[in-house]
Amino acid sequence: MANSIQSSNDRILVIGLGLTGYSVVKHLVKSGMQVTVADSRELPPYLQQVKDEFPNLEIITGRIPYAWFGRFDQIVTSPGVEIERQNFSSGGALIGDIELFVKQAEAPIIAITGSNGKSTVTMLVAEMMLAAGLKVKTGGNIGTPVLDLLDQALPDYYVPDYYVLELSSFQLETTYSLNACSATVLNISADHMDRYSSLDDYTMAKKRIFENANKVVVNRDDALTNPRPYQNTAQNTSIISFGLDAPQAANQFGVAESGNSRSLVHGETLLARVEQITLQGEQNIANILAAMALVETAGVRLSPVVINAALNYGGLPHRCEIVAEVNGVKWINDSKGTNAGATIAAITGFSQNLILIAGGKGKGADFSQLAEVVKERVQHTILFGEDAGIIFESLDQSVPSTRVDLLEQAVVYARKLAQPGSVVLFSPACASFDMFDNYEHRGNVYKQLVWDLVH
Ligand code: UMA
Ligand code: ADP
Repeated sequence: MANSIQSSNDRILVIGLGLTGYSVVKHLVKSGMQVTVADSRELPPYLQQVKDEFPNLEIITGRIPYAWFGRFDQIVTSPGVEIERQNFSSGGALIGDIELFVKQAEAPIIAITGSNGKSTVTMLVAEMMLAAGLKVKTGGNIGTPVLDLLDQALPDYYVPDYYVLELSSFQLETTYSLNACSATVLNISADHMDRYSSLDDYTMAKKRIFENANKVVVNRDDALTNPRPYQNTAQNTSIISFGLDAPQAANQFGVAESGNSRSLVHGETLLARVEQITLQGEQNIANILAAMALVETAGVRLSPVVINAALNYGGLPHRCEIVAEVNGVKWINDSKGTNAGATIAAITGFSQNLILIAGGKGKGADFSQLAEVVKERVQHTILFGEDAGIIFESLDQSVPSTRVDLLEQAVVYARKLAQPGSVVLFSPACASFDMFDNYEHRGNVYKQLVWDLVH
């Protein structure tokens, strides 16, 4: 089995009938391919839609028939599906939607991965590119399956100057030919430990983004983001760094301090003052520097209008989003804080009088680092969801913690505890799938609960 589709006679098995599987089916059927779809769920999300649109398609739900794999010339799998390599009798490669996409991409790709900050940096890069007068298309893990970027209907259709792609470790596992014009791993902290055997295993999946990349952007504050000793960057790949310290070379992005003032700089060139940044928190200074480095390495000049686009960017919902400020209490929605690293960054950003609401599906994580930060900075922790007990056990008993069953109870309890000057931070450090459809659903439920309670 090859890692590309060879001819229209190839028989293709698409695994997964979620957002990705549906986009793959549409794309392949439109290209005249013979497609079968399998999903281990009895009622996958796009089942009815696919049945309606493609009545002749073979669809298998329930147990995935690994024994049949040999019947197919190519298997295209979805990112949420973990396939044991031993299920491949032929020993061939699996591909994902990103691999299909790159074979047909019409413009250079700026590729972004990392444990946290991916969506924010993806949006920052896109905003800066648009401000430069360029046409961009944005997709991947951020929510728009990449093949939908190719198949957008007229009259919305345009050939982009760049694609800006957010890629997860799951998507990178089945991508072989990315060849990005500029690629970054923003940072590494443990996530998805229910799927990877070690942090090293997870990091190596992320580093696949560097495969034949033309330029690479690394985080000076996180050695795990460096492609070395991973060798497969393109020949003569340049490595440009960003970090929260002062640059040591002309091509580095960083922060220079002078008296009480902090500035974003490229080498010795002043780009902006930190206080001009709309996004809050140190993590977002790093995100803006990373975005600037990606834009610059893609060959776009950091003109004042391009820099302003980054400074004025207000952020996506569910990332440290202010929901309400009533009676001196600030309510924050950070539902996208789906791992300990993200919640640590959020806590550090709102360092005073914090009441933390956390919990959900812990994905096998170790919460000991989170516990240290909670001990230093949080007044009270309220835990809910499937793995509330695991987090509770990890926390230092000197910080008061309360366990509740439902998010609603957590919000009510937080209001009881809150005093003028308190910040109630909802940053779960966990995935949402134990109780909600996804992090957006969870964040919207939280926001509604807060509005109902405080207004
Ligand atoms: N599933 C099964 N059986 C199957 C197929 C899927 O049980 O046969 C389950 C998976 O285990 C998973 C869920 O269904 O729990 C969804 O999996 P999927 O591969 O069908 O997901 P899609 O709907 O295609 O959405 C995927 C990404 N989801 C995942 O990687 C889990 C979306 O990222 C992404 O926006 C979308 O493709 C478009 O590219 C979401 C995500 O949670 C936001 N990503 C993880 C993260 O950010 O941490 C990696
Ligand atoms: P991702 O797409 O990687 O999940 P987002 O940009 O959606 O990242 O941000 C998710 C959460 O991660 C935010 O709510 C914030 O708490 C945290 N975060 C954002 N940027 C960083 C960063 N550079 N380092 C650590 N945590 C971050």
